[in-house]
Amino acid sequence: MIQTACPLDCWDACGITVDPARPQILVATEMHPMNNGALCALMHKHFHEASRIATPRVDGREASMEEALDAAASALRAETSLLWRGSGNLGVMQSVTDLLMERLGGTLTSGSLCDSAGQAGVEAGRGINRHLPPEQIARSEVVVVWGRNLTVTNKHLMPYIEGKTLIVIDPVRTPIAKQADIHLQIKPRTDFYLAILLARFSIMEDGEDHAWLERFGSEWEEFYEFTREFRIKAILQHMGLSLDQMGDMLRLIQEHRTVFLVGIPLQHYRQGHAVTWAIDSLAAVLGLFGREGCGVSYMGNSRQGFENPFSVNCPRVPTVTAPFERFETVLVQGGNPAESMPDSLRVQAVLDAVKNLIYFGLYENETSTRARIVIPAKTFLEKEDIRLSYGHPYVTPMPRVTEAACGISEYDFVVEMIQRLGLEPIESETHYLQSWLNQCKVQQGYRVLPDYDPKPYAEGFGEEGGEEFVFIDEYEDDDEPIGFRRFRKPKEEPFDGHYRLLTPKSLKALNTQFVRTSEVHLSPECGLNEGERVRLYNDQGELELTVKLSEDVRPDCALVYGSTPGINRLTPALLSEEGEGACYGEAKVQIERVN
Ligand SMILES: Nc1nc2c(c(=O)[nH]1)N[C@H]1C(S)=C(S)[C@@H](COP(=O)(O)OP(=O)(O)OC[C@H]3O[C@@H](n4cnc5c(=O)[nH]c(N)nc54)[C@H](O)[C@@H]3O)O[C@H]1N2
Ligand SMILES: Nc1nc2c(c(=O)[nH]1)N[C@H]1C(S)=C(S)[C@@H](COP(=O)(O)OP(=O)(O)OC[C@H]3O[C@@H](n4cnc5c(=O)[nH]c(N)nc54)[C@H](O)[C@@H]3O)O[C@H]1N2
Ligand code: SF4
Ligand SMILES: [Mo]
Repeated sequence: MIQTACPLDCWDACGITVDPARPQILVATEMHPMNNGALCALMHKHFHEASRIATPRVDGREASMEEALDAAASALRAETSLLWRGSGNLGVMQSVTDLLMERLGGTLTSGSLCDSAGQAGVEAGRGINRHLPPEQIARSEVVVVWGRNLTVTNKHLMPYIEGKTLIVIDPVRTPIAKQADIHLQIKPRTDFYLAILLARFSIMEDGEDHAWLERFGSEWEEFYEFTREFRIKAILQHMGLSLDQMGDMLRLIQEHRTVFLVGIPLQHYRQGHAVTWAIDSLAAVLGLFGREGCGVSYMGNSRQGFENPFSVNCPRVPTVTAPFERFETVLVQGGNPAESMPDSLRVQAVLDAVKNLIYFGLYENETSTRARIVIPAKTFLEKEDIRLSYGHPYVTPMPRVTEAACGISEYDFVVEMIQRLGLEPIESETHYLQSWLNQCKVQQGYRVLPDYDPKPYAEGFGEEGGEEFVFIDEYEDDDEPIGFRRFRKPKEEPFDGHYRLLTPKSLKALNTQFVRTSEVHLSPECGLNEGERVRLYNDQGELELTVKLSEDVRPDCALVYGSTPGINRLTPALLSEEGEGACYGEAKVQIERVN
């Protein structure tokens, strides 16, 4: 039996046990800390059923691997080349291709489609983003699930929150919201205000943690002044929440050991960093950092504390708005930018115009079909790797289990390119694997991050600890309704037929991989009928979908899974003000019947 880990882009990073004689049967590893008995259907079923690219292609014709690698090497001789890497596989060895780009004098990307705006907010307050270990979540009494869809995206955390008082903050009545003691069905894009008002009310009621604030957050009175800039009544009305709901939530989180589990879409906005920063500031007022059974869990930095052997100095362009048109050669690895980037009509047009588009991946998708050169990858069972995680601090080696019928590993791809281009060789694969593993700590028989801390921030903030928490002190939102701040007159904001577009994850798809449906979920109040064909449109583009009516969706929202083909025709190519993050949540759409 061989122990490995699931490579898919998922909070859980489950341990997997495989018998090399029967590699099609994958079982959850019993000894893995995140194991709760079963892998999910994404790994169990869809990974196996997905049809892989079996043959390399060059200029539309099937080619041998040698021919395809020759073609890729000659394309990489271009004056300008860009590597755009997605998150199809979260093994550390994906980043070995950075060494190739450094040797070529190529360009990499910065920021992310996923979490980087919120990450900037976390760093603004805490200095450094440390994981909240699941053991601390297990010791809490109150769990606030703040814009994370646990039963879909983070199933293996469910047993850790069993039996606890549950508060869910989500514009959708998700399955976990239905189980909650309190569900705040908040208007999207208003989490900043919710955090600020909760902090303000907490201090008004003397609910702040004085002892903690004296030691770790001495600027809290300035923060209180900042929260007082915001008007209570107008904002509550705008969020769609009542004073009573706020009071009920506040009593629970002030009086119990509380964790916040913060998800991704609440920071997919231009001011995304301010949202996580405000949530952290609320947690600081309550003294939730560094305390047993308390804390804030946002997407962690999976490489926290490691010295990265693949770290390079290359020029970078933003991942979210990558200007592909500036490069003669674009290498896409482990991703599907033609579909997953915002403003996908622009992206597809510029990708079509790139002279040499190289696609290095497992499956056919909207990017592979545009590529001049297609190089099949190996699956995680066919190569050596190591799995870190953004959801927990455990590190799992991923040894090779089977031989590949087709494809090439990322490490071998780099070696082949370096040989063909006469560049400076890199170290052996074992050298890199060991340099990651050697840095890990061991905790109860399991590898964890090098600077793993069972109770993060107990000794303060910053790289070394010992520093104070920094409270948020500004928020400049161009779209803030008039009347939210003091001394300005409130304005009513009636629904004007522009639906806020929500694009959460679906159970059967992993981003643009596996099963992709084409539906829009709308409140029955929308006046349309189940099964009707409608067109969603805005300045950006349009998309035809089938109506599904659902009481769980707010009447001012349109929910379309992020895996839906064409969804990003409707989302704007904006960069968040901090962190170079994507702003999918800024999209609004109008809806009309298709005749
Ligand atoms: N509208 C909207 N769009 C979104 C989001 C949203 O919330 N709303 N979310 C964003 C988020 S959070 C993310 S993370 C991105 C994800 O966007 P991408 O990173 O583009 O992810 P996928 O579309 O799943 O593409 C992954 C591809 O990786 C390839 N692959 C899998 N395993 C391997 C491997 O071992 N090696 C190599 N070389 N290739 C492999 C597969 O061929 C697969 O097609 O999408 C973003 N897009
Ligand atoms: N099955 C499955 N699992 C996945 C993925 C997948 O594609 N499929 N993708 C993986 C990836 S790449 C990521 S990044 C993670 C993401 O993990 P999550 O953050 O859990 O992902 P989402 O489903 O995008 O969104 C969570 C919830 O946020 C709500 N939401 C939307 N807008 C707002 C808002 O403005 N405020 C608040 N409070 N809530 C809002 C949505 O209604 C949704 O219920 O999941 C990972 N896991
Ligand atoms: S829950 Fe996530 S990590 Fe676990 S098997 Fe499914 S996709 Fe992989
Ligand atoms: Mo993501």
